[in-house]
Amino acid sequence: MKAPKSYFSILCAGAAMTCIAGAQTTQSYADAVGEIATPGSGPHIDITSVNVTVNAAATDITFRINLAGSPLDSGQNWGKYLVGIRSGGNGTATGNGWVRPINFTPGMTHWIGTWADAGGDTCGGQVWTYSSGWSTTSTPTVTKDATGVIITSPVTALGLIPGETFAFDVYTSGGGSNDGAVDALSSPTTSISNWGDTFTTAALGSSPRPALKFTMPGTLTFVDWSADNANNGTANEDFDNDGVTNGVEYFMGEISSSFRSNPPSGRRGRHLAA
Ligand SMILES: [Ca+2]
Ligand SMILES: [Ca+2]
Ligand SMILES: [Ca+2]
Repeated sequence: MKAPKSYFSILCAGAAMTCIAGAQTTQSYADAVGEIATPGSGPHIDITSVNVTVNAAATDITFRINLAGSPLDSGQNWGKYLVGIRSGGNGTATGNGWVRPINFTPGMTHWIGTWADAGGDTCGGQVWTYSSGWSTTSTPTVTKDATGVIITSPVTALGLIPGETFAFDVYTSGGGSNDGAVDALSSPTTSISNWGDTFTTAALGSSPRPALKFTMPGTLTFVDWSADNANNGTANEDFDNDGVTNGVEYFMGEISSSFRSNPPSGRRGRHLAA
């Protein structure tokens, strides 16, 4: 099937108009409570839920990690709060920016490592980016209150673009360099039993412990879609030779698959290779 040029132009015009709307976007993800099992851990590293929010201007993304115990309390001020993300590129399925025993099967491209440590109010963090190796690339804003830790980063520091669906997981840990994922948002059951045990987040839709996903507000442009799915091919080309042009696949939200006659009406997702 080949789309007439005029048809594709009309589709793109419609998609562009949806970019104009702007409103804060929030999604909440629940976790179990009381499932952590490492000796000496506390409720301040037991995730109860995570709220992911993109502000109305779509410039910043916030991960609010809600906890079973206050990270302000004496003796509960040493937690590490970590986010693994796959945005765009290939990433790595093994390891992370802090070399903790945590693997991310979808392929981790960005790692946010933060601490909410001593002194009651001392917080900080790092954004790491993977490109054949890990390097620190940005500094997130990190604060804490009686119910959780709040991490905010520019979306650009995480490579996130309008309309992109990305995979992620949130972990808590301790101060030891080999401490693992004491709690993981992806796991409603005990994630690790010993501090140094390895934890692995599975692919989206896989099991057990599949990665979570979030879709950025806005519309994925054809250029970005083509970069991820069609080797930067034009709308009239057919990258995967399935008889459906790149332009029609983009509009239908196709990921290198056969034509779907009943496409979703919502946003189309950036390719998330398993
Ligand atoms: Ca939990
Ligand atoms: Ca959990
Ligand atoms: Ca095709």
